[in-house]
Amino acid sequence: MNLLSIQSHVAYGHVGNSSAVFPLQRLGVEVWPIHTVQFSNHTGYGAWRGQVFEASLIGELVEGIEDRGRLVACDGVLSGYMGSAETGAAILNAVGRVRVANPRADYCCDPVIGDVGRGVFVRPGIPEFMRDAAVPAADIVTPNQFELEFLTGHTVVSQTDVLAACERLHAMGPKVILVTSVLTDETPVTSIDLVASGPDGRFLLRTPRLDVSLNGAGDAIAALFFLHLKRTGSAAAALQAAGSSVYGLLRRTFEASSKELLMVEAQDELVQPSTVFEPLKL
Ligand code: PXL
Repeated sequence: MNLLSIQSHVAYGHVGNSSAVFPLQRLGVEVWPIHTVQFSNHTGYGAWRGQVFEASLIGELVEGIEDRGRLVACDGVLSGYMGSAETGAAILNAVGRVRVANPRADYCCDPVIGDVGRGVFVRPGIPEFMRDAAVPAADIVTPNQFELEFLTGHTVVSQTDVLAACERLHAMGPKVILVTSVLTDETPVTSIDLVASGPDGRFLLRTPRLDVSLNGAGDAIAALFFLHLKRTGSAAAALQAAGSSVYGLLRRTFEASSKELLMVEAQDELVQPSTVFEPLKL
């Protein structure tokens, strides 16, 4: 399997492509990473150095792959953090070119906008771009609860609200949805939920809640969910595999008190999660 992954890159730590590429490779995928930015570290540190790349670079690199006659072999596109709304437009253009070359290719959009603790952490214009352009173009989307609320304009308090918001999101286009970091009034205080919705139904995966504050877990889970969905065609199976692996990574990271995901040290969790959680059909 060949996947184009168009995301941010950091030299130090694990977010964006620095969180998505290795797990995909470890599971046997040939990844074609295109970096939208190259920063020293993720923006959650409050300070970083580096550059946002020109949006035109994305089209140029895709064109180079096309020149080699290899775009036909691209099985899907994964996008995440976008440096600017122009970058977003270039990504959708790339998706269009891939679909022309291979009509069976899927687009998985992780609509990175913000989260409950930090609020919106992307540049102005990006939240609206995600809602009005990227999500409607996507086959699969992987918002967290905060992003789900923004994209659908539907406040989430209960599990019923999550499902209602998912229905609205499906109506915008995507056939498969993974909602991460779900905390409803039905989630026990010591737990955190993932909800997936796809052709095989709607499912809940509940894992223990770890007291970790780090960035990049969402990028890894989007990549893993996309891969497992492509391999199995089942939202339930993808939810179980991706959720169990990322919980394992987070547990190892928490136990080591690391501020960055232990992506390399805990890589066995990608292949064989130490705890496998069972999805519940909703
Ligand atoms: O995890 C999302 C993300 C991706 N890329 C960069 C980031 C963040 C979140 O902080 O800073 C560069």
